[in-house]
Amino acid sequence: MSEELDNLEKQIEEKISNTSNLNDLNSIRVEVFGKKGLITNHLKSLSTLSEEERKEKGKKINNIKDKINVLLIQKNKILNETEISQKLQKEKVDITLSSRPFNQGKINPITQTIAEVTKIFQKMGFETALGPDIEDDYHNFTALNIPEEHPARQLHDTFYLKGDNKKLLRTHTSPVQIRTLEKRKPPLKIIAPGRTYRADSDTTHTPMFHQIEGLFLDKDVNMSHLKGCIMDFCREFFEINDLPVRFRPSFFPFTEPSAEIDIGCFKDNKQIKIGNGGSWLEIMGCGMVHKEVLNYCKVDHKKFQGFAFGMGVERLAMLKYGISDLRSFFNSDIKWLNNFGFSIFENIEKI
Ligand code: 2NM
Repeated sequence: MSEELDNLEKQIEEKISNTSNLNDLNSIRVEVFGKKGLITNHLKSLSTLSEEERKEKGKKINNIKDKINVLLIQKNKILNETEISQKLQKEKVDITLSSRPFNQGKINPITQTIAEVTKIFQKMGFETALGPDIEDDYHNFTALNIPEEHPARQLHDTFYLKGDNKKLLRTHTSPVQIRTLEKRKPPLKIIAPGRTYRADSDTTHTPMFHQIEGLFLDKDVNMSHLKGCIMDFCREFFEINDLPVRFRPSFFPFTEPSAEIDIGCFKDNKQIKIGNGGSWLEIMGCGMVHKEVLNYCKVDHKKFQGFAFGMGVERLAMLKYGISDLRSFFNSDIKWLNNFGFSIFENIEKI
């Protein structure tokens, strides 16, 4: 009897010692102490014995029970610790490795182009000015000498907001120049980049697009300053030192005289390339600020004159980066963005 219990004890101890995972250890615990467990059965059999035998065997079994319990607790602790250290080993991070930046995001070519243009004008002394997308009739039209009957004012071109106060989405960034002149006196040298809106939507027009306009007001500013400034800009932006730049007479209500600016181009494999090639491509408008505009802004046109210019950002980006479809700027197609998008600070030190 006693020998049988000694053997059982040895057998269980051996099992515990040979286990290498927590699941198996738990199975052993059930096998020993469960409802029909090895030790449980022996405890149950005590009731069939005489009092003498029961006392002796009971003591022995309880003794074994305590020993095995201690072994189970110890082994459980050991296995828990190895499991944690194995997990730590597996998930170890080598913090001494060089960094691998997460570079999924790309800068849209519109943002890139605005940053490039801004940088060039910044070097010429222009400050960036910003204004609201929602404008009023006065700042978007009246102060810019755009008369009531001008087609741009009519419903089909301008997005008007609900309500009777004639609020609208700005159709150009020129109201920024007007608002800046209400706050500051000339001399002034600013560019205004931003979103503009026109009720026009087809393959070459999107209802929202971007413009960059510039304004330089000072004493004795004339058309030659305008020509030099724009010529320098075009050559630096397109990175072509001998790029032909031409000024062609035109009309805008807010400038007099007005001109459109063409740059040299040529066809290469059915694609338009910028450079010295005999053909011309219109890229922006400009002129000397109209004296009526200066009057609205309470600037004495006998003391201060200036030039202004405006360009479309999408068009500049398409020409410089060979993007053929205007709508692709606004589709948020990740494949397109990976192809035409820019990494942070590409070509520019600071946005
Ligand atoms: C253009 C063409 C010519 C222009 C004028 C002004 C302001 F507010 F100073 F009068 N800002 N921008 C201007 C002049 C814009 O875009 C084609």
